[in-house]
Parts: sequence; C-alpha cells; structure tokens
Amino acid sequence: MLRFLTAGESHGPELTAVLEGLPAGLPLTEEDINRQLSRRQKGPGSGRRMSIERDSARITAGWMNGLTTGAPIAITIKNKDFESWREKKIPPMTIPRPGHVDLNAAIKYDYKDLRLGLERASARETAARCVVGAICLKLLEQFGIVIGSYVLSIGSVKAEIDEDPDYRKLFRLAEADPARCPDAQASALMLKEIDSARSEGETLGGVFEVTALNAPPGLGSHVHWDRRLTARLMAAITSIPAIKGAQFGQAFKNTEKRGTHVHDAITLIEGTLSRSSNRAAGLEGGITTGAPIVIQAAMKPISTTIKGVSSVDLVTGKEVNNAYERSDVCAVSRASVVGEAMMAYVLAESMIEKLGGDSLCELMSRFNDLKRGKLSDMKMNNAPWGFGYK
Ligand code: EPS
Repeated sequence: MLRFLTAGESHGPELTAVLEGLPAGLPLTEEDINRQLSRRQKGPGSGRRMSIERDSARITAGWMNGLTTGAPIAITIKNKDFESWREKKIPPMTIPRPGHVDLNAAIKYDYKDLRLGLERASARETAARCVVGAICLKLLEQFGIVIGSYVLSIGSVKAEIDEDPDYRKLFRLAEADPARCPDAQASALMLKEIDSARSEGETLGGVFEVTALNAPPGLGSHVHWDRRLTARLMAAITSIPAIKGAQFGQAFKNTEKRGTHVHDAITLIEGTLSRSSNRAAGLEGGITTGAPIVIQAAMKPISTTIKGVSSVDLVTGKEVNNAYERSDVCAVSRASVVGEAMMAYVLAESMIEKLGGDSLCELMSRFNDLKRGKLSDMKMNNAPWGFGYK
C-alpha cells in the first residue's frame, strides 16, 4: 500500500512530506524533485510570495546512494519567508474571508485567531504534494507512463483544443507557455485578463486538464466503490485547494448525446482489442482501458480579494469587508502541476497494487507479464454456466 502525509504551515519553518510503500531500488535524485517544484512555482497571477520562495527538496530518509530503500521516504522544503515571520508580532485576524477556510476552521477547532486555519489551509502545502508526485512519477516513468497538464481556461478566456488532440504536443506547448496554455492566442488573452483582474482588486479561477499516457489496461477495479480508479482520481484531484469540480474528458457534454455517440467502439487491430475513440477518457467500470486518462478540474477564483467581500468581525460582531491578506490573483497554471502530482500518486498506488513486489525488479518482471487485451490471451469458456449458489 502506498500512502503519504504532508505537514507544515505556510509561514512556519518548513514543509515535510513522508511517502511510504514505494519499492526499493528506484533511482531518484533531489534534482528530479526540484524540477517539479520549480514547475509549480511558475505561472501568471502569483503574489509577492512566489518571488521570495525558491523551493528545493532535502531527502532525509528512505534513500541511499541515489536509490530508494523501501523504507518511508522523508523530504523537507524550507519556507524562506519564515525568516520574516520568525520574530514578527502578528496582528490579530478576526474577520473571516468568505470562500476561505477561516470561519469553518475556527468553529471546528475552537481557534482564538483565524490565522491558525489559514496557515495550514494555504496552498503552500501543495509544494509538499509535488515532492510526492515527483517521486511517484519516477516510478511511473520506469513503465513508460507519462503525465502532463495544460490550462483550458482562465476566467472567461477559453483555449481552443482539438477534439482528438496530440497530447504530447499539448504538453510541449504548455511547458513553453507562460500561462501553461497550449493555445498561444488564448494565452495572451489570459495574461491580459489576469492583469485586469489584479488592477480591479479581483481574482480569477479556471479549468485545467491533466492527462496520463501509456497507463496499462487493468488498473483499478469495478468490484468495490473505493477501488474504482475513477473515484480515487476524482478524490485526489478535488483534494487540491480551490478545486470545486472535476470531470473525465467531456463527461458533462456527453450527457447531452445518445449512447451510441458516446461509447468507444471496440475493434481488433493486429490481434489486440482496441478503441477507435476515447470518449471514456481512459476508464470504463473504474478500470483503465489503456487509452489516455483525461481529467479536467475547475478551480474557483482565489478567495482572498483586494476588493474584499462582506463578512463579520468576530470581535465586534459588526458587518465589515474582510481585510486583505497578501495573496495570488490566479493560481490555475500552477495548480495544473499539482494536478499532475496527484494523478502520479494515484497511478503509482494502483501500479503497486496491481504489480505487488518489494523491489523495482519484482515490479518490472510482473509488469512485463501483464495482459494487455490480446485476443489470443482471452480464453472464453463459450459454454452455458450457472451461479452454483446453495
Ligand atoms: C496562499 C497565499 C499566498 C500564496 C500561497 C498560497 O502566500 P502568502 O500568504 O505567503 O502571500 O503565495 O502559495 C504559496 C506560498 C505557494 O508556495 O504556492 C493561500 O492563502 O493559499
């Protein structure tokens, strides 16, 4: 079983991630992790904090001489901003920001200052998730699995994407674009939109898509609700702060069509059962089909706005606009990298579940024996049968 924990506050000394259940013998460098951390830090709409932090990972357990040992892996990332908070007299925070965790966390945990909720709810925590995602991605890479993401919309500006796109091209274009948007024209408009929201004291949300290529068929299971990969991916993606909705491929649009226009016909190509389309977005019955796994996530506009939204001061009981806390204007481009990390974690978990094994060698030999929908492997009984229950 693969599992992870993160710990750390936004302005505390450091973030910590612990990942347990990885096989031994996986090659891993701090550079592998730092590459993903730096991708998460790029993107338009960031506040001043992003110019302070230069995230870099320190592996402190579960890894020797460049290889995982099978023991829990521990990693820390310093919060550079802690230096300016260490001795600070922090002013009281008593007006909850609508859209943020402030009010709910204070009610739930009996906090006497709202900042206690903010510190842990901050999306700063997603740096630790990217550490976990980077390590999981290293495992997936051994099996040829590739994960990428791109921005589909920011505010009302939408990218034009082909219906049956070349995903590797989308990944490349997004990587080279400041907004991580593969449509250059839309990207320019997105940047303008972010500038205009900033100047109005407003914030923006948007939609990004995360896609995994080359996942083998047979990950996840239909036999129980919590083993459906569909559900696990959905939970992982919607656990990212500010994600309020997700769908596989064009799930909502598909509801408007008749069934024969939605399901992916099965064909036989060179002895292997294949699909001529991928409207199922890589999953049927909670199990991977072997086609790209495509999930979209809807991110709400950042909750901290310069303009302020009406709230109540918990000290005076008076209705006032919430005070402004330094924040981002738009985090959609950066969140797409966090989406990749969560997808990598869920796929690594399901690969380990499928392949078993304590070392990479063991996983690899079982991977090579996986059934991949060859007609010659499908030995049907082709005879009447009964349940046989007493
Ligand atoms: C965040 C507020 C901002 C963001 C932060 C998430 O930080 P600060 O309160 O220090 O200005 O920059 O995101 C990060 C620090 C990060 O690394 O992504 C929030 O309230 O969620």
